[in-house]
Amino acid sequence: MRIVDARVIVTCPGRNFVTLKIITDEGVTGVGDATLNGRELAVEAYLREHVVPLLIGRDPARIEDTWQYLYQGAYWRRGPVTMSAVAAVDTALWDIKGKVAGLPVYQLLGGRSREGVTVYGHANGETVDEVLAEVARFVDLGYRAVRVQSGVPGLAKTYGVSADKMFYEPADAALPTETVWSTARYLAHTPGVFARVREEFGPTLRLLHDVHHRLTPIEAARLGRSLEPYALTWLEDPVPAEFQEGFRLIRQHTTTPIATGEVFNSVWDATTLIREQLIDYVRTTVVRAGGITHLRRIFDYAALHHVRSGSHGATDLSPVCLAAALHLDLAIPNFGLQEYMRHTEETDAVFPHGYHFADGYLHPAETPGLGVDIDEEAAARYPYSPAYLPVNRLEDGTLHPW
Ligand code: CS2
Ligand code: MG
Repeated sequence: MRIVDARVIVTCPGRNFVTLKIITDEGVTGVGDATLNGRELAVEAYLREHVVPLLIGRDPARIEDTWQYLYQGAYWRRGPVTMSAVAAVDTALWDIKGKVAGLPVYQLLGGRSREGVTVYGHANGETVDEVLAEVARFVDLGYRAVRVQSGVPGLAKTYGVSADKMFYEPADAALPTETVWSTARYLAHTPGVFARVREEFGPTLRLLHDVHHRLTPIEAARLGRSLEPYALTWLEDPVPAEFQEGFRLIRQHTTTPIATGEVFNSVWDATTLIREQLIDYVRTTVVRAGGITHLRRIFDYAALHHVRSGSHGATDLSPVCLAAALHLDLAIPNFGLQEYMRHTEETDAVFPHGYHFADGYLHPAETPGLGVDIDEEAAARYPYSPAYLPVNRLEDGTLHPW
């Protein structure tokens, strides 16, 4: 079997997605997600100009060799653009391999290690009462784990709090909007929110919170400690993670479990974090970390160090990425949790898929391959529309992580 064509499809059914579709001479096709929120066209061009020409004529069965060819062969390694492109190729090749074998991809990865993939949803509100109502809604829907984000008194807009509760979309404008941040207001307010949630929902519901890289290590240590009575499953992205050693300080001061990694592109972004057991969950996912092949490598390395997976699953990762993540989640021994932000009906229609939610779990499709596709005709009805993530400033105007 040979690869005869590969199409890069950009579509915006409510938000932008970049998808690679690989076509073989025997008519078997595979899909891979290449979406990089706010920088979509960079990956589209990288694939179209620099990757697709290298795929033509290759044997689609040689997944590892193709991965090494694109990673080592470029000479310029890593980075979000390169690794999203490599991920798309890798994912599509796993899809093809599954179809050729007549097996769902999780079977190729070693088979089922659990009955379903536990997911968490996003409860958020401007006020604590609104937060409580949203947590109740997710519990009613069957979720076993809920991420809790609250508005902060004195701040006009806070990360994770949105008007549309089911379909949160932060890339909200053709040029970046600006929000204002105060660490003091946030740290003063947040423990009280979790006190109320625990009071209302009892001790066993799994609760999570995303700091979105906004604190320093010592501030994160203080937050982690103040949240200890509320037994979070994880505190996410407490600090920007380029400086991995920074997490040592957090670890020395709190037993609140730490999760990070949604912006990581390779195992090399997390070696200190994992080797020194500075985190409990590594949150990178298929499209961000070079596909199933490399993500499996990260999770295996994590497994040796008591670190579990917690793959990113925001709406800016397409149903193709989610489907691929579910196969890996089902197979690995050290699965932790999978984020699940639902896609809109328009998006679901462009990406027909067989995974489904039941009882707090996601279940991948049992059909051969990944069990997801792109409807190219439907995709063509939604042209690319520029959209950026916001930027964030302190009250005095200093640029701060968003
Ligand atoms: C987030 C994301 O889901 C998460 O945990 O941190 O919403 C993130 O802000 C977006 O994926 C950015 O595109
Ligand atoms: Mg996050």
